[in-house]
Amino acid sequence: MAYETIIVEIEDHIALIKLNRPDAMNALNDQLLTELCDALKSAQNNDKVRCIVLTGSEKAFAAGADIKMMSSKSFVDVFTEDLFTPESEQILAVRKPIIAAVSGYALGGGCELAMMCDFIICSDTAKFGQPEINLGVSAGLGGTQRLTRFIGKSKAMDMNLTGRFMEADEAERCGLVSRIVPAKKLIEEAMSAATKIAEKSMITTMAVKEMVNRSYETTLREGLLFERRVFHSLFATEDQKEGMAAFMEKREAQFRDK
Ligand code: DAK
Repeated sequence: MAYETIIVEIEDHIALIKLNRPDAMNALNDQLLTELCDALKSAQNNDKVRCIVLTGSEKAFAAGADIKMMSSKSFVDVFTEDLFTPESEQILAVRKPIIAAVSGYALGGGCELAMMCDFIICSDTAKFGQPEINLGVSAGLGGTQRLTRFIGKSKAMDMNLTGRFMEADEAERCGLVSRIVPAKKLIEEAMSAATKIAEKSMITTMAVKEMVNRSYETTLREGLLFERRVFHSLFATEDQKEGMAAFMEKREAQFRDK
């Protein structure tokens, strides 16, 4: 598929996917989400890719769903076409890790897209928000659910009810992002984190992604049991033997994803 609204570069085992609708602050429309899902699926199926970085521009990661596309839709339209549901399910089905590298605005569906990634590294210029209430609607892709689990009820209510933007410092303080870096270094830092991940065993990496995500879906007791059983099962891999042998032999592990 030839892309018009995203740019994909694959380098050193990392797929860097850049949202590219500069005239619309990377607002999410059908075309962009279709292209993004296609690129993510290709990255998942490409053995050379071991980690994915999703980013936007310096000014905007994404300023939300495309308001111009949505404005004339009726209840029957959005209900029948189940706007964005298949795409969000495809994004969540990606088993390789995805880092969101956020600079500038991550609003509405843009903030929700970043939260669908595995973790967020942001620049000191990042601004997060769920301002849908200003448009007479609510968040629809996790802004009242994932955000609440990530940052707690009080802040999630504040964000969703007032529609205010949260700066990078506050986002880091409340656990929405894992780290803040200078804007000019955002891609370099995200690629460096992705490179570290790419050096690990892919089997373990995918298992860990599944384990952490399970904690949002289940009780603590069931989650701990799932974690323990996956931990046990990793002893069936050659990579476990290699990782532990390398430690004892004081050398770097050479994982073979087996
Ligand atoms: N949609 C369409 N165009 C947008 C846009 C958006 N979300 N955000 C910005 N743009 C466009 C502007 O219209 C403008 O285009 P022109 O007028 O030049 O043609 C261009 O980008 C530059 O924007 P501004 O001139 O406004 O730039 P400023 O620097 O002054 O302001 C801003 C930047 C990001 C603060 C401002 O543009 C803004 O407030 N944008 C809207 C933010 C927003 O309300 N976002 C939430 C959108 S609603 C669903 C799941 C999810 C959703 C819906 C359904 N289902 C599962 C059913 C999600 C909904 C949303 O995200």
